[in-house]
Amino acid sequence: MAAITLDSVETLLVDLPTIRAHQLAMAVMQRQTMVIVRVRGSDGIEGIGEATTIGGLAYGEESPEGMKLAIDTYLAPALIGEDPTNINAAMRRLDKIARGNRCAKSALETALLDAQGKRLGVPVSTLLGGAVRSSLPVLWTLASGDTARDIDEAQALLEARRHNTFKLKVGRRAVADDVRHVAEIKRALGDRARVTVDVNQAWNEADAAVAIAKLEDAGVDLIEQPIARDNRAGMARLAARFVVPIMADEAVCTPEDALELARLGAADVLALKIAKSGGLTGVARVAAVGDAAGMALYGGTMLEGSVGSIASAHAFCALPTMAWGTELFGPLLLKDDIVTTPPTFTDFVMHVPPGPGLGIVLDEEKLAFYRRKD
Ligand code: MUC
Ligand code: MG
Repeated sequence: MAAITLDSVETLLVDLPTIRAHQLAMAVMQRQTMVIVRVRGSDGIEGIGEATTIGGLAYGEESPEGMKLAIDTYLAPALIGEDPTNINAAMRRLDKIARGNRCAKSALETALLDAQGKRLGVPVSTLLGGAVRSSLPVLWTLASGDTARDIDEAQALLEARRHNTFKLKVGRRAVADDVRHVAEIKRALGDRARVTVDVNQAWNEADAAVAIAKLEDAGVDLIEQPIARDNRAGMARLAARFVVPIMADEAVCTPEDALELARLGAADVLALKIAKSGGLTGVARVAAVGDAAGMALYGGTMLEGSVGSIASAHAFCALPTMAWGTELFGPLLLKDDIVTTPPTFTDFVMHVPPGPGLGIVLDEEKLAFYRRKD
């Protein structure tokens, strides 16, 4: 049999509207932009992947437009003509020719894994060593910007048994207003729901100390990235000072980041994201460091659509520990989808498709409609 080579890599920018404005400390999202990648081998097998970030350049160093350019100009040419079945070799080649660019690399690794899963007739999680769970708890983020509306949203989702943990986005308003907002929501939901907050680096250490003390009293379960990602010493002081766990998000991308956070005692929990870690195998390496250091793990999202969320789900299903569940609700935040069978969410969990590869198929009509034309 002739050796298989990678014949083509196609990238598309896709813009999907959100169901409501999603307000984060650094951006208000009315839509999500994803880079959809399609790879095709000489055996005719195709794989798909997604690279996504939040708020253009507001969250990380890569923008969707920049990811497309990096893939088209640098990353894809390094893979074309090479063996698409050896994913470790492909990723090593990418790491040699391009520093960083982890969101873009994640989309390519996802697409190679999807194709290889289809080739072998097994799910991506099997390629990663095997799933140890087939469903994942998924929380919902309350981020309408309005306390009463957030409470109504949470009550309805609890009632529908879709989510029983809610993450509140804070950091846009004055600290006292944020604390009041969170405490009011926690009071309304009581013991029926867990409440976490994500500050997206917006507070300084002194504000964080005041706010976390009050949030702890209000019954909040987890504090995500309260201060600047580079202020690891400050995170260590907060982690030592409070009982409520401190989670690193923006502060942890690579295994080296995880190691340094562990060394400093700067986080109790790590938010894992395939996009931050350069793909599914990269996220497993970060998780291994977290595990070894006794840090708890959480399955994070870059608010990906169905392709990226399901790719993340395959990676998270294969991890030995996942103490804090996940936030893979991205497809539910979007008004429409570009896959024929979006993932299902019932009884507070996401069900991971069992089919080969990612287990999903692109909806060509929707893709043609939502793809950026210029
Ligand atoms: C983040 O920083 O965690 C994840 C959920 C959400 O609402 O925003 C993201 C980004
Ligand atoms: Mg976060």
